[in-house]
Amino acid sequence: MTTLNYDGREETPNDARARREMLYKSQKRSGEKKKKKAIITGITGQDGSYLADLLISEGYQVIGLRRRTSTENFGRIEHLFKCSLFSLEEFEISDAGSVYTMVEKHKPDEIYNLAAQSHVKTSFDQPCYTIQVNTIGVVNFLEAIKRFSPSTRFYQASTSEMFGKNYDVIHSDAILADAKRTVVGEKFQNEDTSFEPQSPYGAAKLASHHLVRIYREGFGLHASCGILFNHESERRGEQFVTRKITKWIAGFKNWCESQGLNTASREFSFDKECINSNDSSYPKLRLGNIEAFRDWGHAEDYVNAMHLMMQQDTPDDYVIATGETHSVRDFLVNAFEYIDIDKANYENFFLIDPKFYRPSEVDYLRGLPNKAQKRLNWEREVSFEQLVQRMVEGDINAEKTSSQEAFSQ
Ligand code: NDP
Ligand code: GDR
Repeated sequence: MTTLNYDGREETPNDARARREMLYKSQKRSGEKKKKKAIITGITGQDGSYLADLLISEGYQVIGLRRRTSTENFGRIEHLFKCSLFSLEEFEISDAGSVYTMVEKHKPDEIYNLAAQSHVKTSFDQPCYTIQVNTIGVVNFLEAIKRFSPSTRFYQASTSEMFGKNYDVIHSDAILADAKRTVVGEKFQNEDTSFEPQSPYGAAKLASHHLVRIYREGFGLHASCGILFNHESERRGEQFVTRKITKWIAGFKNWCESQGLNTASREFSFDKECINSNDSSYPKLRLGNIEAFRDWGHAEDYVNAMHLMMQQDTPDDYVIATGETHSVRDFLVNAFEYIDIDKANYENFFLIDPKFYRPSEVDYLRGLPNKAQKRLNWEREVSFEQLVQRMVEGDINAEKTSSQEAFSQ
């Protein structure tokens, strides 16, 4: 038996089944083609690498943009090189032509702009460069999207550094009802807190924050800012204080083992700069202001929030934070405890070096992420204690692996 198909040709039931199967396969293929495409700038950094992992696991095609460097710095993304959904391209964010080319060429569904001169202290020494990258670079993207790809959604990496020395005080149960772990009288920052940046970095990011809002309101771009508080990880840059501490701990533990001692040994002697065993010495950890308070979370939780923001129908700005604050000293004490250096003893192992002080400091950060919890259904999963543990263990394991490799050569 034959029937007429849609274009008037005769076909048997088997022909019809084969035709439907072909159609289904081609729809599936075109469905796959329609999978989202995202550009991530700052791909070689901490957040860029975690975000790429997340988007690829969601089936995105990810184009990582990196700047040219004489020496490759692919440590955080090497594992992605074999993945067919990932590609890497070269650009320079402060060069408008370079940014325009990328946006016009790819017209992606989403752009996550994570590239930045991200070190606060460096921004005091290189303020113009910081503004070039952290502000002009953002305008380059906003203009490129406006001109070449107005339906592209844009994420901008704003920061708690924009609050600077400003905070609000919890004054009523209205906030308490929503926020966990809060008490009347405590200090916090949220989306309504006004900005008072304390560094060229904070000021440059604040200018970008406003520019994103202006392009959103003025030109209708789907552009959102995540006001992210400090987030760290095993992939954190080594010049940020948390990783500096955990790297030092791993190096110190390794040295102790080479001396046949454990880290809690009573056989050490201490001078101003060093920790000494019988025949060797190890330089103390050198830090700046350890009384500053930060709201520290894990970067993996925070890149989830970036992705959630881009999935909303309406673009908006969100504070992403844990709601808890700890001093650098707290972090230090917690980290030292993992190598059995206790509170009575830990001050022997580091020294304060004014070289690491900043011309002006941000003393207290604690974000309330109520809006993100409610609208994005976002929750952090990694606690402060787990963060410290993961970072210390990550560095100790890495140190072990690298010394085993050196030994086997
Ligand atoms: P990182 O310092 O780890 O990464 C920064 C990235 O930007 C690197 O890939 C770097 O490339 C790239 N970059 C720097 N300058 C340029 C340039 N001129 N052109 C192109 N790329 C450039 O930062 P994080 O991953 O920690 O942070 C990501 C973003 O989030 C940054 O914008 C940061 O300011 C912001 N932020 C971070 C927070 C945090 O606690 N981590 C909190 C709030 C905001 P290269 O590897 O070559 O140096
Ligand atoms: P921050 O992070 O400035 O908050 O910016 P960083 O880890 O550099 O400093 C945190 C606090 O520790 C104090 N500190 C030291 N800092 C460094 N780097 N090195 C030291 O030796 C040291 N000793 C004490 C600092 O003075 C500061 O108070 C980070 C970056 O990721 C930004 O890009 C991001 O926007 C903000 O977090 C939110």
